[in-house]
Amino acid sequence: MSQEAKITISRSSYSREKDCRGIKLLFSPNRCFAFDGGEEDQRALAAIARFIKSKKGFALAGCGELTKALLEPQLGLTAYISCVISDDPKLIGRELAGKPVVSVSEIPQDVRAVFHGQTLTVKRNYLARKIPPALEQFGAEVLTETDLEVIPSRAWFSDPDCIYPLNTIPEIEFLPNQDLILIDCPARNLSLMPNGLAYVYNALKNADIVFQTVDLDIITYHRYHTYRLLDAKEPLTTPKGKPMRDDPWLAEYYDDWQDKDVIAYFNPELEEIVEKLIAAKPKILGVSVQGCNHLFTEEVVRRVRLAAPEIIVLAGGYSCYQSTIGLNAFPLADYMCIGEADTTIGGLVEKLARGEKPRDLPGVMSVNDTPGWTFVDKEVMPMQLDDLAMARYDWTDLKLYVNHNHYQLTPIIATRGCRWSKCTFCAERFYWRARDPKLVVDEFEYLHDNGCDLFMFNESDLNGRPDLLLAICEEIQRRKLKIKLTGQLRVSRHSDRKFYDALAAGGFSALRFGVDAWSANTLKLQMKGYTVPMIEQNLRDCTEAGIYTEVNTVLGIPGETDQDILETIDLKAKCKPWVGRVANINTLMLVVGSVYWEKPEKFGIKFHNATKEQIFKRFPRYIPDEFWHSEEPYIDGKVRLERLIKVVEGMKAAGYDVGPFAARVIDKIVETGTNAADWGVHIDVESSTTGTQITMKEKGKPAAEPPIRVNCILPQETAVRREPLVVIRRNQEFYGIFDPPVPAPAQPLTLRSIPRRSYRAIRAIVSPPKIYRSSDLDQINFRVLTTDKKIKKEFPRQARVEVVRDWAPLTRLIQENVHGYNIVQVRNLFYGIRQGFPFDKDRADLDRYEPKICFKGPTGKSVVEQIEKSTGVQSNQVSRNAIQLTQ
Ligand code: B12
Ligand code: SF4
Repeated sequence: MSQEAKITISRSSYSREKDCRGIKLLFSPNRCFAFDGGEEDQRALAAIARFIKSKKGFALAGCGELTKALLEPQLGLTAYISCVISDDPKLIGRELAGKPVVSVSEIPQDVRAVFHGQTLTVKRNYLARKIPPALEQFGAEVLTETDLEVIPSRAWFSDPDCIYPLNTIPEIEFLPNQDLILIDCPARNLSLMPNGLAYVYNALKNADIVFQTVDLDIITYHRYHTYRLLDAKEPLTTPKGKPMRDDPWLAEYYDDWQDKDVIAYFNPELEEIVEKLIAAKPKILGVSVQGCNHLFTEEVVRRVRLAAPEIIVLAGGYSCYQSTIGLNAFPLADYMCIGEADTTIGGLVEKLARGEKPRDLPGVMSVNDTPGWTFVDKEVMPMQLDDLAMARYDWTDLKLYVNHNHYQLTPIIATRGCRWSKCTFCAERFYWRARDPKLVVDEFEYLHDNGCDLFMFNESDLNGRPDLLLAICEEIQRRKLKIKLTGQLRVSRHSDRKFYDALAAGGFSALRFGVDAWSANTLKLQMKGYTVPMIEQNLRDCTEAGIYTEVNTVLGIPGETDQDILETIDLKAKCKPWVGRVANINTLMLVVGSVYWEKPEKFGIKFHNATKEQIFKRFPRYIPDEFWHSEEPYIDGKVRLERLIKVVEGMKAAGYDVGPFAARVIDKIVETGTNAADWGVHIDVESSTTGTQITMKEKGKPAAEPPIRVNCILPQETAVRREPLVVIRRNQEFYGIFDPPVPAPAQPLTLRSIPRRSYRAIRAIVSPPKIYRSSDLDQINFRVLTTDKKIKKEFPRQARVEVVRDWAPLTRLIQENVHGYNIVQVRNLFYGIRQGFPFDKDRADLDRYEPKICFKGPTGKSVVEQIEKSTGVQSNQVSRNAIQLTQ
């Protein structure tokens, strides 16, 4: 959300108050310059040049476009700049416009200050933090202090209220001489900490190898958003011109990461990663592969492989959970740890680092395995989770894990697997294990000490053992930890009001129920293990305990009837008072690991135009809708979709609030009033488990964007660009006022129609062009009417602000070339400005011109007299070229 304030402009002397919208503005050095040789650039560049000339001992920093522009001869800065500082090894030692490009360690001693010619925030910060603190650092933002009037309106943008600039974003750096470099490529989910990677890191710490861990996801996340929010001149697009999402890391957009064009957007990062990995040349490259980062990771590994085929590629992660898929999950891998790698990775990398070629290891698959060898993993699954050190992420700075919009959610694991493990559609049926509640709370405490207070349990079966969950809550209270918790749990007969009260006391603020089945018959079919009354009771007790509830639904399972759909709609309507929102609503997807996948025949599942073996070979993870259906009753993809729409319509009628995924479906129904067949819409259900989402596609392409929440406003989208804007400055902050407060009067305002001073105040607000600054218009009062505490704090209820005024429309050229001066008039004042110098009324009024450049007087004559006195030239010597322009 941009910081929009409702601002009342008033003149205290007339007690007239008018409302108008105001918005906090920021200045963007990158957006300030078009580098098109245009007038606006020239004015801004000339102002920077004046600033640099006013100080001594400047070097330019960074080889950006601004550096090049500042070194153009016409600005006359060559004598004032000693060198260009760079952190790019490819440029160091070269020359830029005759100036040597030096590294930070080679900065000449006479340099006292640097001016950043790199306007891209992240790159500038990378260099800025390397420059010795003794040197003063400046950038184009000096214009906001020295020459406000030369700043083009494109440089202003509404404050997106984001965390940027973030000066701690790590650089992409890989160390040489490593046995293993472990990376996690984009995208994970939001700015979540890489929990699984942290466990891998812990395992590697105990191994006898030299290794480095780099979370490339979080670096890319912050680079993307910094550029988008602070620097981008245009909306971001892929190389093929497709708009990039505001936040591709949102779960709604998981699909985007399967699109090569989206990955190509990140080509600069890809190139940097690959180049640096090749230079570092580790013996082993470890990649954590999950659903969303598959393509990005594949691109990195493919390119590294081309240049350095000797690097051993070791894969693991979400995508590598199934031994039946094995190396096919990531075919570029030489080795793969299947599933949890806590006990397998250490020994494996030690052997690889020693140059061995291990084979046939439990829990590991490799290109070196003996043909016909049977994979085993039972003995390597970590059974005692307490033996594993907690995830501390101590290779990195935990403060990096925060969303661009200040939101922070931290993952934690108290259990792994699912204790129930019976639901027929589910692929999360892993062996269940739990940690000692005290150790879990130790981890909360550690993370809380590091600034985290909202946590998500990263697990399938939070209440697998209710007593353990209650023990966690008690321990949190005993230690007086002020944290908020969320997680996903099962409806259970053990979960009564007392249970939810205890959870609320422990800090739970939201819980997601994998209700999944909403009729007696489907509850049995899905093997959920609870009843309809239990669903009602759990949702009611949870809500009444003060915990926000979310629910999931899975539709279209084998054996489901039309009657089940009606009962589903009824039950949902009945439970509406106790449902916060619908998080996921999915049609069944046939996924690897589910009971339906393992025993399709048992559930009347038939495959289309091929045998089961052929289909499974072709689709090792999930079987698309068009290749299967279930019988008695007949249910195929179309039926599933129709049922989904019916349920969604029913929920809509019951007044349900839906999460972003389900919202897409509902919006479409409301919009078209038709069923899915008529839309030509294909709904992709990524996975059929409780943690999955729907994405909607139209003829194979993503459906027209639903109205999703916009976290920030790009300048192109704001009124800042479209509407007249007045920029006001208060202390060091800038505010823009648009939406003129005075409706256009039937008769144009005249000095006679309203009091003169009010007229001026109103003019200051409604006049179209850009910037106003303090002048004879003196000051206005404004009062902030807002409930936003933050804005209120920034603006005391009554605050005096400087009004910045644009004089251009009021400036008249009276006579040109009077002894080398132009005579101009602004209102009732006259000025003589030396030719070749831009005229700036405020500067003249504040006496900021150098001597003999500008004269001021009450009449034209008085100004000419001053000029003659200063130059020693008399009136009769007035240039013959002088042209009388006005009377
Ligand atoms: C919590 C969770 C999420 C969370 C949080 C994920 C996160 N970033 O932390 C959210 C909701 C975001 C999520 C999203 C998705 N998830 Co999910 N999720 C889970 C869940 C419930 C727990 C995962 C977990 O934390 N496990 C514990 C940790 C310790 O394990 P881990 O992270 O996998 O790490 C271990 C190994 O992978 C391995 N490892 C990790 N990195 C590396 C690197 C190397 C080199 C090596 C050798 C090993 C290795 O060692 C680690 C330590 O043991 C599991 C189900 C389950 N019960 O396991 C599903 C699960 C992992 N998710 C799954 C899926 C499909 C998804 C989505 C694709 C769903 C979707 N369609 O939207 C997305 C993709 C997310 C992404 N960005 O890629 C599947 C994966 C199936 C598969 N085999 O491909 C699972 C198994 C559930 C399922 N079967 O449907 N998920
Ligand atoms: S749906 Fe939930 S409760 Fe059921 S088996 Fe899967 S993880 Fe366990």
